[in-house]
Amino acid sequence: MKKILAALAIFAMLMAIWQVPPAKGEPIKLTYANFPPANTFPSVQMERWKQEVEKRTNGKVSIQTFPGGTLLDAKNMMDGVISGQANIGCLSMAYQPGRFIVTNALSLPLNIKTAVQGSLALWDFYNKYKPKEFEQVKVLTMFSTAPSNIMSTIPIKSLDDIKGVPLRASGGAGDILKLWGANMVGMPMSDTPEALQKGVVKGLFTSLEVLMDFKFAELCKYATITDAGVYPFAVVMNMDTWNKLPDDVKKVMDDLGREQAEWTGKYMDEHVIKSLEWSKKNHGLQVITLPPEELKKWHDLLEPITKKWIEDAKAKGLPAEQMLADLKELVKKYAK
Ligand code: 3IO
Repeated sequence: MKKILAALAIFAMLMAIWQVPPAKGEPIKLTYANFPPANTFPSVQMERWKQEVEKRTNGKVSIQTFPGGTLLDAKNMMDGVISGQANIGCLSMAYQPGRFIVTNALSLPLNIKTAVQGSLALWDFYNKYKPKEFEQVKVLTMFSTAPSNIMSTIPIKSLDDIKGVPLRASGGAGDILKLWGANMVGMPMSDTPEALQKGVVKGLFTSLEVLMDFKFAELCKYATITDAGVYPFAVVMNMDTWNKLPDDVKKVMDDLGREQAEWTGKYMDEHVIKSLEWSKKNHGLQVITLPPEELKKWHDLLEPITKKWIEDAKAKGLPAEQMLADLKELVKKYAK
């Protein structure tokens, strides 16, 4: 029995890696892995992309989506796509900050105000530099969250209030929390509901649509508006999968890259507004805005982050200052 099971498992893996060319008239079948639940924005944009590709290729391509970490989980996304466990995967770059050093520059304190702005700046920045970190895959699109804010079970109104409070974040957003004196607890979003439920953390730092989509407003009755730091995402395809696609399908996907970035940004920006309304109405969320002089103190503390990024990027032989100047220019270009 065990041997049969092992043989079946190996067979299934081989089938996944070794793409069988479809018979005439059969659609090309692709798998698309995602880590968070189906109702959250990374999975919503995945369904939209699937629908558009299926429509625009007239059914030549059929995409099977796997939200909620059912095919690959948050931290295995990039390697899982490279090794062919999934044809396509959606990843949050914050979960492997050292791996995506160039594009994670988007998570520096750049004063990005909206997800549309962040997403388009990221897409152009990626295409300008085509960094090594994505060389092994085909990048289908990129996008970012809206700016991060603190959602917490206790009110946070000052730097004294945040001191030592266990708050969940990841990557660049985590670096920001640390400089504000929080006890930063790093983990992917997919592990956060349990950590909040168990009281391991007293809140989190990310875009505000999660108050509604994960029902965090049930526990987090307070949102402190900091509007600092976004989370950059990438959707990547296995390189062999890409190379085997017919040219007309490749064109459909290439043409969708920027459009998908903007679509996702818009969806996110609108969803943040809905989430705040929902959380106030259904859970009495209190939104805390800091006085301008207090907020300035918070933002001034973030200076070392950019310096550190420049050092790290230089150490890798990257033209760090030029990259950052270009990124800032793009962020300005896409400011409303
Ligand atoms: C995110 C990740 C998964 C589902 C919803 C989300 N909203 C914001 C993020 C950003 C992120 O990757 C994170 O870990 O906060």
